[in-house]
Amino acid sequence: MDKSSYFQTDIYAITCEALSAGRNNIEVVQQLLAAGVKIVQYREKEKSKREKYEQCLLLSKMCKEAKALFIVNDDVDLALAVQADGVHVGQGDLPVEVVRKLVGMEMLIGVSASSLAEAEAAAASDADYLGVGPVFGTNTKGDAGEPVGLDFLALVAARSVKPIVAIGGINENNILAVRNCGVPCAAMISALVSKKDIIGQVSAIRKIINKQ
Ligand code: TZP
Ligand code: MG
Repeated sequence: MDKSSYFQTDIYAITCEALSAGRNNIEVVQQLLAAGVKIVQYREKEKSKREKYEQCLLLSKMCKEAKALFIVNDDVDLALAVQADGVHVGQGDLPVEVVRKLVGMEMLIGVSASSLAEAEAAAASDADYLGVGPVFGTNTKGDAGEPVGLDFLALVAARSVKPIVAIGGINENNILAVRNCGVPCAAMISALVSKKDIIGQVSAIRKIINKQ
């Protein structure tokens, strides 16, 4: 399958156990997969590498069974160790060309971009998709920086030949505005994992999208 078609999907779910209303990442991803989410990123800033490895091993298997992509944030070694489908790196992580050498040609690489310069560099790199944001204000990532806004998102989307995933403060109230920028794929953390009824939340978001 053409790698870019993976990002035609509507929801890119990202884990964060601390925001998961007392549930662990495994329980949360079970719900996300049951809801039919097709991309799951493991992002966990508060656990040891061993603990992350144990969770990722199981999550990778669960995602494979559900035919969903499993992407690991930050840790290239962890992505390789659990045979993830992809790895997502930020501007402070290993450079994309180094990641590509480490993971080979198959694995998807995502890179975060929050300025035009970063988006252009990502476009010229070996990355398969760009995570663009924070689109809106968010409390989930302390160092996310100022929101880039919808106009910027639309500009990057119009210029980019690579798929874009929008991120940062996206929820049921603003996802249509994001999609109207020409970005069908929205990454969400708190709007999904903090909800008591994750399956209900995914279906509510999809109802909003499908009414458009
Ligand atoms: N990168 C930019 S904003 C962000 C990340 C990881 C946090 C997104 O979390 P939320 O809860 O969907 O705003
Ligand atoms: Mg990172």
